[in-house]
Order: sequence, then structure tokens, then C-alpha cells
Amino acid sequence: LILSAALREALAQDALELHYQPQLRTVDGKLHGVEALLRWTHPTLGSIAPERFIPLAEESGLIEAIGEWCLRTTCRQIAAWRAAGIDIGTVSVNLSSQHFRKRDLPRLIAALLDAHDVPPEMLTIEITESVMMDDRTATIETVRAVQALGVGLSMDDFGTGYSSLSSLTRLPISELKIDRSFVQELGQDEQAQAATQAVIRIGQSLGMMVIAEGVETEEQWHILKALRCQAAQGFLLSPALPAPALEAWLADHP
Ligand code: G
Ligand code: G
Ligand code: MN
Ligand code: NA
Repeated sequence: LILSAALREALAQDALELHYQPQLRTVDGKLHGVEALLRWTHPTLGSIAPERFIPLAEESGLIEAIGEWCLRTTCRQIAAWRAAGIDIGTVSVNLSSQHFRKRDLPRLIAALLDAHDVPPEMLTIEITESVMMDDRTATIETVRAVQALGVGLSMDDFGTGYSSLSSLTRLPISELKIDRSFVQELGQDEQAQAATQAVIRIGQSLGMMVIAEGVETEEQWHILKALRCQAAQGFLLSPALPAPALEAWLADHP
């Protein structure tokens, strides 16, 4: 309860930060885009992991304001990169299933894209299968309305939740993210590798972009490339970085 009050205060004081993790195409190692990841450094407790404060924000209802802050900050950052002539590809933002219960989410996204003159195709929204668990028709309609804006929709942590296949066909998903629990087994476990290969094929046969998460070794990168997974992100390539550090990283990785 105390931590959620501190989080509320951090949001009010603009003390949250977004860091951006590069996603590289396996075919040529060039930038596909970046994923925006939330960071919170508490003045006395230090850095607090999103695994800890996101569930707290979801329970306390603060998640809506946090998601809105992430969308606004991302649109502002995309505008700054565009103004500086930096080609960043697509920028992905994580939203919780609660956001899709609100029918005004598509209007909010449309207003932010418009205010910052951001082309909709530069923005991707990452959702998890929990959106499907929430089987109110309003949720599905909201997801469809977001997609209708021209924004990309990505299924995060694919393969770890429930009803994986039905969520891919019932929602207008354009991108699939292979969870790092699969990636970590590549080169170690044949079954996990077969499962990863199957996921890549499913994504491709549905016309989706497939991105692997949590790539930490050269071996994982080469296996993903051989399996024709289109893009990957992970500590091997780069952690999530503050915008200025990402710009420096990009200058070093043409
Ligand atoms: O960045 P890190 O690996 O610590 O993120 C851990 C978890 O927190 C991941 O599941 C990630 O999706 C989630 N997360 C990170 N940033 C955000 C965000 O802005 N919104 C939501 N809802 N989840 C986030
Ligand atoms: O849930 P989501 O996939 O959105 O979260 C991505 C999380 O994974 C972020 O918290 C990010 O910091 C973390 N992450 C990014 N790259 C790696 C990696 O190579 N290994 C591990 N273990 N975590 C990673
Ligand atoms: Mn994600
Ligand atoms: Na994930």
C-alpha cells in the first residue's frame, strides 16, 4: 500500500522513465524498431522492477494513468526522433488488459498520434493473452478499434498463457513475440527448439512479424536466424536504454 502511494507520487512528479530496447532483423542485423520499457527509481529504495510495480498498479487502478503516460511519452519521443532525422522503425508500448476495457482507448491513441504528428504504423501496442481471458465483447471491440487506427498489435509472451491459438485468430494481431523462456532453451533442449520453430511457422503462416525476446547468446541468435525468425531483442544485442544512450548506440551500429 505504501509502495503504491509512492508509485502514484512518482507518476505525478514525472519520475517514471521509459527505456528503449533495440529489436534487430536477423537477416542483416539492422534495426527493426524498439520496445519501450518502464523504469522506476525510488529516491530511497532505488530501482524497482516492473514485475513488482506493474501488478501493484493493476490492483490499485493506477495502471490506466501509467499506460496513458507511456503512450504520451512514447509519442513525444517518436516526434523528437523524427525531428532529429533518426530512423527508429517501429516503437512498441506494453499495455495491460485493463486498458482495453475502456472504450475511449482508441480515441486516446488517435489524439496522441495526431497531437505529435506520428504516423500510426510507427506505433505497436503489445498485449498479452490475458486480454483474451477477459472475454467481454467490449474488450475485443476495443482491440479491433485500436488496430483500425493503423497501429500494430503485438502478442507478447506468446506461448506462456492460455488459448494461444484462438487469441491469434480472434484478434487482429500483426506481430508475435516469442517468450524468452523458449529462447533460453535454444541449443539446449530439442523439444523447446521444436516448439520455437512451430511458433515461428504459425506466425509466418498468419502473415505476422515474429520477434524473439531475451536473446543472450550468439548461438541463440544464429538458431533464430536459421529458423527464419525475423527479428530479435535481448542482452546480447542491447539492454533497454534511455533515449540519449539509445541514440549513441544507434550511431555505433549503423
Ligand atoms: O523491463 P522488464 O524486463 O523488467 O519488464 C518486466 C515486465 O514488465 C515485462 O513483462 C514487461 O512487459 C512489463 N512492463 C515493462 N514496461 C511496461 C509498461 O510500460 N507497461 C506494462 N503494462 N508492462 C510493462
Ligand atoms: O514482458 P516483456 O517481454 O515486455 O518484458 C521484456 C523484459 O525482458 C524487460 O524487462 C527487459 O528488461 C527484459 N529483457 C530484455 N532482454 C533480456 C534478456 O536478454 N534476458 C533477460 N533475462 N531479460 C531480458
Ligand atoms: Mn513486451
Ligand atoms: Na515478453
